[in-house]
Amino acid sequence: MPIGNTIAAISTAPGSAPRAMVRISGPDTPMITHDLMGLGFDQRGASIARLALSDRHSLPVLALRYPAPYSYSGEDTIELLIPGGGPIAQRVLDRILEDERVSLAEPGAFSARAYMNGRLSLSEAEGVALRISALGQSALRAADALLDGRYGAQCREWVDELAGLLALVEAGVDFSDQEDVVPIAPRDLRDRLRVLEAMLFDQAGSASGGRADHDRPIVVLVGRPNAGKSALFNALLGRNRAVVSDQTGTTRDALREPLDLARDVPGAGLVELVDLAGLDETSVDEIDAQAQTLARSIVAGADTLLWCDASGRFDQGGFEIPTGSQVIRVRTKCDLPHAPGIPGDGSAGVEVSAFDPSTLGVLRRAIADASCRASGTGVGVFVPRHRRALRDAIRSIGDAITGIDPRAHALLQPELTALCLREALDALGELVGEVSPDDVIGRVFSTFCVGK
Ligand SMILES: Nc1nc2c(ncn2[C@@H]2O[C@H](COP(=O)(O)OP(=O)(O)OP(=O)(O)O)[C@@H](O)[C@H]2O)c(=O)[nH]1
Ligand SMILES: [Mg+2]
Repeated sequence: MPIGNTIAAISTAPGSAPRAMVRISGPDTPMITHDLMGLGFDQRGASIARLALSDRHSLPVLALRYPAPYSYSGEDTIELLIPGGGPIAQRVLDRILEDERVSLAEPGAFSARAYMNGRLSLSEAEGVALRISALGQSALRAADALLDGRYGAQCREWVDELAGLLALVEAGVDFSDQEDVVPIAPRDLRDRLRVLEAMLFDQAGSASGGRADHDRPIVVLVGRPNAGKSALFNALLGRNRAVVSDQTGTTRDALREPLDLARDVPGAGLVELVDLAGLDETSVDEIDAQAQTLARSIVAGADTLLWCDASGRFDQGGFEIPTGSQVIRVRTKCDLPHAPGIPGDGSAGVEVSAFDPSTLGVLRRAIADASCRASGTGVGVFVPRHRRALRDAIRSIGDAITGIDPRAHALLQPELTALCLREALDALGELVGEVSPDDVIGRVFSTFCVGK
């Protein structure tokens, strides 16, 4: 996306309207303003002027001048308010583009310049894109959080913490030949990474709150191996989609299927139901470890978690339930006798049996309620780039944690840990817009409309 030349575009929506706006931005704006309307450009202000469309026709316009850097793009900018809607604005734009110093602005070009000139951070620019396309209140709130920079400040704190930890790990690599120099103890490193991971989990959870309205809420079956997740997945879908067996660790890949809740809850729509590997910290082999990493990253991005536990104890030891998601406790296998000491009155969660479809209605209604709440309360951010970056960071931090033995005196593979942390830092860095490669920037702004 070239910058430095002068660009112009219609900035209002197409169609009929009492007024339309054409915007010109770039270094030649003062000269063009002078040539077209005989106006000076020495100070900020509004003037009524006449713009010559041809030798015989001219049009009254309200010209708003914004000398650099006091404009949206940070460049010399003029906004022309024109009486009439799209067709007349197009004639004005055609007239302006006859000047070879001016080219037609690409989508998002004004906001891209605002970013390049330090007027907007990347996150704030995405807030603009989001606001333009915001379909609902939750999406608007998410856009506001981006625009006022709250989210950027939070991301910067995470980046600082991670950069600090990386520096300590790298210092350990440098001193690896001196046994008594341990810049950070493995246990401390693991604990601080876990805190960071939990915060990112939370963010990824709330990030789905502002999801575009056409995306389905993601409902994830989570729990220990053998909790009965896959059997419940099949029962909810009404067909045998997942393999069910009494061996632990049956499911490894994530299975996703649309689930229609309208039958039980009029007005409720489709959700995306996901079945995963059971969460277990003691992975025995490489495939297990991969399944765990995959499962954790999907749990992090879920809108609603169905926490499945056949015992009804819902003992969390060993795995994290992100606090940002809606959680429904589901006591599975309720056709089996209750374990002693567990209340049999339903207070230990929604009781279901995969073998008895009549038990599933309550759960379906609970899912519909939770999905509705999840999409109404999100204050996070949801542009796809953010979700991707958060998930990448969570995955890399998870990899780093897996490689740390908290009982060891020093890190066993400091280079590998540093590599994982650097990857996580790169992913988070994209969020604050500091280490963003050009193509990332191009992708962000190309989602804008022309004139923004
Ligand atoms: N009695 C009874 N058994 C069930 C029920 N649901 C599942 N089971 C049994 O419990 C065992 C484990 O079921 P799965 O659905 O494969 O469990 P899972 O949580 O998906 O297990 P992983 O994929 O290994 O994490 C199987 O033998 C099922 O037949 C249920 O509602 N009632
Ligand atoms: Mg399973």
